[in-house]
Amino acid sequence: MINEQKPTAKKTVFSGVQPSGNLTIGNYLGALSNFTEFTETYNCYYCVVDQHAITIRQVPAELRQRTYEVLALYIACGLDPDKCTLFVQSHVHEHAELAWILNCFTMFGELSRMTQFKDKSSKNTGNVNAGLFTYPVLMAADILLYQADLVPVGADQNQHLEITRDIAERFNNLYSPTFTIPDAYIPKEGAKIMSLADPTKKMSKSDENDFASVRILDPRDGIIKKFKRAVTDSDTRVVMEPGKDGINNLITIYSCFTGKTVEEIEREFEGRGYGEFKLAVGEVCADALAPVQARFAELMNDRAYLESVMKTGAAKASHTAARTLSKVKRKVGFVIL
Ligand code: AQP
Repeated sequence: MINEQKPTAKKTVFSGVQPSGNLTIGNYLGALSNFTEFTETYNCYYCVVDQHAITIRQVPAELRQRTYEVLALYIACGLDPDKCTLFVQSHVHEHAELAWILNCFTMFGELSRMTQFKDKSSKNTGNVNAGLFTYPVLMAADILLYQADLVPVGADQNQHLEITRDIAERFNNLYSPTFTIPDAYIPKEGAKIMSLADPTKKMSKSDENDFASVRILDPRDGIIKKFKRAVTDSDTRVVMEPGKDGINNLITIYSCFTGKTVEEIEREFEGRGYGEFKLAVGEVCADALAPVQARFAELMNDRAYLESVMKTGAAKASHTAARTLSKVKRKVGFVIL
């Protein structure tokens, strides 16, 4: 797709994380830990998507606090605000504006097929709001505003990427090339970390069972305790096999944090049993997260710095977003003064 908007040949990356709970190692391994690798070679936009978070009822003070926290975690995980654009979604009004326009190019039927909507509406039966239903359209607006080529996400977001592509293609075909068609970047390892309490379910930051999710900010002893309690089967062999969901998940997590292959891990733990393995997974996870936690604590003591990053990021993001939105408004026939 021809992209008339890009001044340079540098491609663009966009991704976001919702401040809808304390971030888990699923968010870390599936998304955050992969963000830095793009910053040298791509124009990167990483957003704290607070507008998505209110599709589920949030306590206002907690949402505000977590918005700072997610931004601090971006930086603590290695993102340099001078090398990429870090910003908060609600600071750039073009997201909501483009989402409205794209709503008019998105079919009720296609939104009805979204598995995340089905999951979240069944968990929140008292609040199945229209925002939860049109969530993927706002996500499409997030991505398309920046003419993103690549969107690093966990596997659960793949369906939303597909609908983004469909909406963009529909718009481009109706008018003329306007949006870059983005590709998902889904990591080979860690794209779907499963719950420690029920390894057939994805690990989620909003899971109410505290033993289901390991949080990036959990203390070392808490992390180790959660892995010790992880649900596994009645076998004792540390091998990756169909049907051993719990142990398969732990092998994946161990592999992500150590860089070891499954074969190397199976050899390392041959004859040693689940207890020893669970402790080792907890230790490598806690070791890997310790520097992130230390940097996070420093950053959270400096709100003025975090706010300056937010302001600079919003100004940079708005500049690009405004250009795309203005083009879209002209194409659909709005009067531009
Ligand atoms: N379990 C997971 N394994 C790998 N990647 C994951 N992601 C989420 N869970 C896992 C990825 O993290 C990024 C940010 O997610 P999000 O904030 O957009 O919301 P989500 O996908 O709905 O994640 P959660 O943790 O399940 O949040 P809640 O509980 O609020 O719905 C995305 O790239 C996602 O793929």
